[in-house]
This record gives sequence, structure tokens and C-alpha cells, in this order.
Amino acid sequence: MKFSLQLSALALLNTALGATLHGRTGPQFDKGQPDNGAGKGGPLLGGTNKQIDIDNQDNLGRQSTDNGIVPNLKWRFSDSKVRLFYGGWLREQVIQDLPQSHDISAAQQHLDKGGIRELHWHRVAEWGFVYAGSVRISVVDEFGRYQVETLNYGDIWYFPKGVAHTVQGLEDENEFLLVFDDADFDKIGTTFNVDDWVAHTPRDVIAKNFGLDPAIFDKVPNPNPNILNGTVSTKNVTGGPAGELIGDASFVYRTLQHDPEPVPGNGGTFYKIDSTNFPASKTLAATYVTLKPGGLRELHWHPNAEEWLYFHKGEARATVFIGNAASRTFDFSAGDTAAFPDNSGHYIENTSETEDLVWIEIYKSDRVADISLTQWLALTPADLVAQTLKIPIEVAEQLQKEKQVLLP
Ligand SMILES: *[C@@H]1O[C@H](CO)[C@@H](O)[C@H](O)[C@H]1NC(C)=O
Ligand SMILES: *[C@@H]1O[C@H](CO)[C@@H](O)[C@H](O)[C@H]1NC(C)=O
Ligand SMILES: CC(=O)N[C@H]1CO[C@H](CO)[C@@H](O)[C@@H]1O
Repeated sequence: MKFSLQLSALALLNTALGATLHGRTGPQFDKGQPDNGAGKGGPLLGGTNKQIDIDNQDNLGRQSTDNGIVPNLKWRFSDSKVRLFYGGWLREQVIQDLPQSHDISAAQQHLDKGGIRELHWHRVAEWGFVYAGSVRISVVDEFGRYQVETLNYGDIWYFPKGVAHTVQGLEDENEFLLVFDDADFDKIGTTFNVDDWVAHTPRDVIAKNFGLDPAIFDKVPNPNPNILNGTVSTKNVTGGPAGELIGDASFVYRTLQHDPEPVPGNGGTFYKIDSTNFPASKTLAATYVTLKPGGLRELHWHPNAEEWLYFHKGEARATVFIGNAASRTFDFSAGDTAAFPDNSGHYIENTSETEDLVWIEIYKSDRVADISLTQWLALTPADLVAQTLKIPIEVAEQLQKEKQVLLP
């Protein structure tokens, strides 16, 4: 108690000193000024975007532990160009937007009722997470197996590279996150739309292929629309010789119908969706996390992959440590995406007083894997830990041996 009183007296003294130095009182970060109120920094006099400065105070130097050069690791979907279609819209984050995302590109896509993401396939695998409304997916694989299913909030699809598919919106408004296991998604040779192909094949060959009159294909759209408006499908698929994609072959995983992972730290809920519980998902592994206000995703790193993130709700901060005394803190809010370098140390903290933080993590891997700082130290001889970090040995001996995952 006495000790902490002394500390706060010291803090007051520092603040007073800062005030004398600049004629202001205390740190100015919350006013959008890069000024620590203790002699470092000064006001921003050039052109700036005040709101972005206030929303990203860590960019102004608020964390005194930040150091070195860490590239920007964040991209806001709000900075993406929305493409409008009859039937919906699309906005992407590709490597040209966030060059530090080497493994993953992503998009938010909206389909109106009856809106169709037209029949297509990709050179890369596709992963989807429905967060509004309801959609129907339809897929065909190399064996002629098919799957037609309705997905709602929290439901995920994984379409392996090359699998033929389409998605339709069922409710008045429907929206989902799309993730691809390749960062350069807009590169030519990545997406193949059915009408694009048909429109660019000699008409007599198309006619011969289907055994039909060429005039039947007179109205095939060119250029292809990507998303088109339509009416909600009422037809089912029947009679495929290889049957349906069911059981382990299914391309659908209903996250919220499963139990979350055990979280001894008790700070929220943590769902893991990877090939261990969703066998089809061989190249993309995911988590869907809810963290309570003030909660902390404990310090950890991922031994197997770069981490890509999408913040769905709430406010967060995270510090990413990339070695060589370099670390940088970022402020995140809903609609932000991020990429944390392969094996970099980090945490994620909910900085809201009231709102849950909800985010999705994606790894280009068959599984989610992490190493917890606390567990590492707890399972290393305590005297080595104590000597290295210059902490009391009793503290080293009492570290939690279980991963805490999410701390309240
Ligand atoms: C699609 O939108 C166009 C343009 O508004 C409209 O003419 C057409 O009737 C719509 N089609 C359907 C199926 O809603
Ligand atoms: C299609 O399948 C669904 C679900 O199995 C069923 O409820 C519906 O009646 C079927 N529709 C038609 C037109 O057969
Ligand atoms: C409610 C609560 O504890 N909110 C905390 C969220 O995180 C920020 C940043 O660490 C804290 O300042 C808040 O007190």
C-alpha cells in the first residue's frame, strides 16, 4: 500500500514536471497529440485526420514500450473500394492493401434476398463465415459429389481449391466474411466465373459440348456480373451418381452447434475450427473468439503460421513483438483486418468498458497452434526463469502450468 502510494506520488511529480516543460498537463494522446506530457513529443501542426489520430493513439506514441520499426500490420475494410452490383456488394483486402499479409486475402460480401454470387471456382481455397442473414451454398467436387445447404450466423464453409460453387442470399439482407489462402487474390488466373468462360468459348464448341442449339446461349452475360440479382431458389439437387458431401466430406461447419474450447482463464469464449474438427478445412485454420470487457488474450505466439485477423465487434489493442527490440502497438475496432508476422509474440486486449470484443483469426495451416508465454515459463526450471527475468523464484514457481487463453 505504502509502496503504491509512493509510486503515485512519483507519477504526480513526473506529470508536474511534464506540465512545466510544455505548459500542458499530462499526456495529450487522447486529444490526438503526440505528446507524452513528460517532455517527449509535441503538438501536431501539419495536416492530419484528427478522428483517426484519436482512434489510434498508439500510433501517436502512447506506449512507451514500443520501439524500432514495425511495418503497418492493419487494414480497415473502410479503406477498401466497395464494388456495387444489382444483388449486393463486395469489398476486399488483398496484398496490395496490406502487404504484410503474405498468406491470406479476404472480403466482406453482401447479398440481397435472391442475390447470387454466380457459379465459379478459384485456384485457391475459400473459407466463409456468415455473420448476418442466411445464405444457401451449392458445391460440386471432383468426384461429382454435391452439397446444397443453408447457413446462418456462425456457420462456416470451406471450399478446397478448384471446387465449383455458388452462394445465394435468402433473407432480406445477408452478409459474410470471405477468406482465401492466397494473398494476391485479384491476380489473373485466380477466379473463374461460369458465364465468363462460356462467353469466351467459340459458340459452336459450346453448342457441341452441351449437344444444344447455339442460340440457347445468346444471352450469356459478357462481361460477367460477379454478383447478380435473382429470385430465391426453390429447386433441390437430386440423383448425383456419387451422392452428397456428408460426414467428414462436408464443406460446412456449424460453429455454434459445437462446444467452445476450455478456457481456464475464464475471460470469454474460444472456438477452434480446423482440420481436427472440420476435416475438409485442410489449408485454413480458424478461431472465433469473444473476449469480455477488459479481458486479455494472453501473451503467446503461433509456431506454425502467420496470423490474419478480422475484428467483427468492439475495440481492442494488440502489441506485436517481432524480435530485435522491435514492437508496435495497434488500436483496432470493428471492420479492421490485421496480419501478425509468422511467430511474432503478441496479445489482444479488449479496451472497451462495456462491449464484448469479437474477432476471427485465420492461419494458412491445417490446425490452430500457439505457445503460451506463461505456460512456457511455468514448465521451465523456476531458477532459470528467475535468473533470466530477475524475478523472485517464488513468482516463477507459481506461474500457471495450464494455458489461460483468455484472462478476465
Ligand atoms: C435485377 O435488377 C434489374 C435492374 O434494377 C431489374 O431490371 C431486374 O428486374 C432485376 N431482376 C430481378 C430478378 O430482380
Ligand atoms: C428440398 O429439400 C428441403 C430440405 O431437405 C425440403 O424441405 C424441401 O421440401 C425440398 N424442396 C423440394 C422442392 O423438393
Ligand atoms: C472494463 C475494463 O476493464 N476495461 C478496460 C479495457 O481495457 C482498457 C485498456 O487496457 C482498460 O483501460 C479498461 O479499463
